[in-house]
Amino acid sequence: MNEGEYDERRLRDFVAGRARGFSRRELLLLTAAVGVGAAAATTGARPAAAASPIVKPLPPELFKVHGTNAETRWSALKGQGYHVPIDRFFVRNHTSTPIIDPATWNLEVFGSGLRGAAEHFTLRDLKRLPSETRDVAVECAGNGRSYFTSQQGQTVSGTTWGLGAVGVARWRGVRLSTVLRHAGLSRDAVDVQPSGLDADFVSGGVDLGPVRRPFPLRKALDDVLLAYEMNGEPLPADHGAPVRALVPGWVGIASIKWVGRIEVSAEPLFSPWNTQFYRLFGPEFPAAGLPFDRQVIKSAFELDPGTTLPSGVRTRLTGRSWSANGPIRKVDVSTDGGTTWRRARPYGATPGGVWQRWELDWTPAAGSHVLLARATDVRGNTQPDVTRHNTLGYVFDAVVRVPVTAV
Ligand SMILES: Nc1nc2c(c(=O)[nH]1)N[C@H]1C(S)=C(S)[C@@H](COP(=O)(O)O)O[C@H]1N2
Ligand SMILES: [Mo]
Repeated sequence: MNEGEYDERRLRDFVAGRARGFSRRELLLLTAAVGVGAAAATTGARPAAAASPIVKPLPPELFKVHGTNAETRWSALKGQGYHVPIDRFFVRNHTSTPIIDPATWNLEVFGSGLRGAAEHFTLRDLKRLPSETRDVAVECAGNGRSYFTSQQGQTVSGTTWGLGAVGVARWRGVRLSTVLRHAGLSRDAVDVQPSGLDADFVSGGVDLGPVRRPFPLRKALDDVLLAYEMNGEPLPADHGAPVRALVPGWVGIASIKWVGRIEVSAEPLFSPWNTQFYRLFGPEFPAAGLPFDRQVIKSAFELDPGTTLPSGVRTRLTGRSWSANGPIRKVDVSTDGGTTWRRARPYGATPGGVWQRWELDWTPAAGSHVLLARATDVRGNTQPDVTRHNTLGYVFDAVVRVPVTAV
């Protein structure tokens, strides 16, 4: 499928005002309303929110907390297996983790892209459908954002993630295609949009409604999963219980948590999460912003920047590299700020081919050092030295410079 073409077509729809759900006109009105402090509308009954934005414990050795979000410390992945355990998987919440009763939860599938009326599914209904288990990465589009500033000297807005807004887990659920077929897809359906049961997102005093983001029907029928299990356990509250979407290869925002409704539309769908946010803005991009969906290629060492290592002793550097465009072919590592490079040794199976673990032995001399890792995937995509600046700080893929000290 050609996602670039889809994005281009939707950008034209959007600029021409051919939009359902969230139009350019609405966006302009919204932007105008921010100044006068428009009152936030409230919609429907919502499940209770937990007292803290995140339910699970966030010990400082595993997480760095950023407001309602928690980033995995890369040092916490050292010695772990292929999958990121639930106790250290990053959390990105626009508001707060809602507590939803799985016994009364139900999913509504509705819209002009169905042959008939809306269909409802309980959790039990979903579990009776054929299940599928798959390894999928969830990665925030803003993962690595802080490096635009610290490494490229650029101003960006949004959560100042290091590289820990990514995780790979084993998910089990039902294919979205199975659910859509049960709901009665019409031949006119073009776009699909799940929305969350967490609180409406309010930005600049304006209620933008539930967190939601559309994708094309073709993607929905290809590999999107509605998951109710994570690493063999019932989906935890913070990761979308009872059911979340997983949209492989796409930016994390597409993988809507706490799914309550799925709209299937015969017309193009838009939401603030693909018009106002999750577009590339800046001097190098079109005025309406450049839409994008897919993640990029990155590498991370399994240590915290600034860490101290024993000098004169052989240490095993370990890390992981991943690309949304294919398995990793090679990873080159430098321990001297980029002057010389050595090929890292890949290890471990890569079920699903989502990320590759690697290692390299190194005996540091006393003093300060800068580590770098550059991955290349099987399609020849490689990490550049510099990522093109965009004001919202998305899809940072440049090689990251990691300072360490040996004493
Ligand atoms: N309903 C809902 N879904 C959501 C979000 C949210 O705030 N609400 N955050 C999105 C974003 S931006 C990301 S990166 C991923 C994070 O998934 P995780 O918290 O399970 O790691 O969930 C996505 N799905
Ligand atoms: Mo995200």
